[in-house]
Amino acid sequence: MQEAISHIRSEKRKYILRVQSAALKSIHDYMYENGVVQAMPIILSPETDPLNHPHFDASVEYYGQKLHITKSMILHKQLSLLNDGVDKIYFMSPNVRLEDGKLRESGRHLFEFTQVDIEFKEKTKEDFIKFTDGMIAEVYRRVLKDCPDDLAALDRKLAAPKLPLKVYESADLQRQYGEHFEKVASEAAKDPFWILNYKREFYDREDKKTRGYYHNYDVVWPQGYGEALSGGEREWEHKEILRKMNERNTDMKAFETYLGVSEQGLIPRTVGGGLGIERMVRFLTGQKHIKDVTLFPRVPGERIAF
Ligand code: ASN
Repeated sequence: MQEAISHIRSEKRKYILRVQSAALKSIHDYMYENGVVQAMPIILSPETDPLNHPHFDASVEYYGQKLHITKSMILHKQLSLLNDGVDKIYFMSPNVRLEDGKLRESGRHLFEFTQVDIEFKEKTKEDFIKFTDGMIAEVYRRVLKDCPDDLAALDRKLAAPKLPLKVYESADLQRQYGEHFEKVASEAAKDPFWILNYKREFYDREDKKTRGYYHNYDVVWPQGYGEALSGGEREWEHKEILRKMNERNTDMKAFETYLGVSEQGLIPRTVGGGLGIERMVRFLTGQKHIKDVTLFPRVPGERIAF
């Protein structure tokens, strides 16, 4: 308990929180100015992101219905754009991912975190890249303008990145840097950058002609801070969704409602991504471990005090 109290009372707390507030304000302003509307997040739902990597179940039963704690709002982002009058949306979405305790050492995993989850209708990955470049530039601009004293107190030097941010193909980086290319490229970079094409969840659009090329991406923070955002263009055709769920051994029963919507041909063509807030603040403030930017750390495998 003493440790948790000293963590909250850490001398750097106020500097970190001020940088976080400035960064969040810049994101909300940028969304507002670009006509992206904010909707409120949901925490419990019968269907959530399948998250095709190892994690423990986090669900509750309520009046005979199994409800999952949100791993990401990807499915809800797509459904929210079913409305003809809503084309661009974002959520400040808390996610719970009960991942392996081994990830404790990574310095960038929390089992509870928040992402700015964004989705646009009838737009392409090029549109999303341009929009996100602008958002990241705004975050730097606001933090550099409003928080020079906080950055100095944290001994953090930040310099605005050159736009457009560089874009790389994952295959090229893999050839250059090997298996852990994202990590190595992050360590080598001065500015954030994009990596295209990762084999991921069923909802990220796979090219129909080439099969194996995914129209998705990550944004990576430089100086070894690693992944900032992930997202992509989405599948919208029922048969493609089914094919990819099959390929991943997805329990289709668990996605009954979503599949019911896609069967009616109603899933809109969208593109989007989610930017991790705590990871962004860790980078901006130059903290070694992501837990240092949270008041109440949720480190994989560790006991929670508060
Ligand atoms: N937010 C991510 C996306 O938009 C999904 C995720 O977090 N798994 O693709």
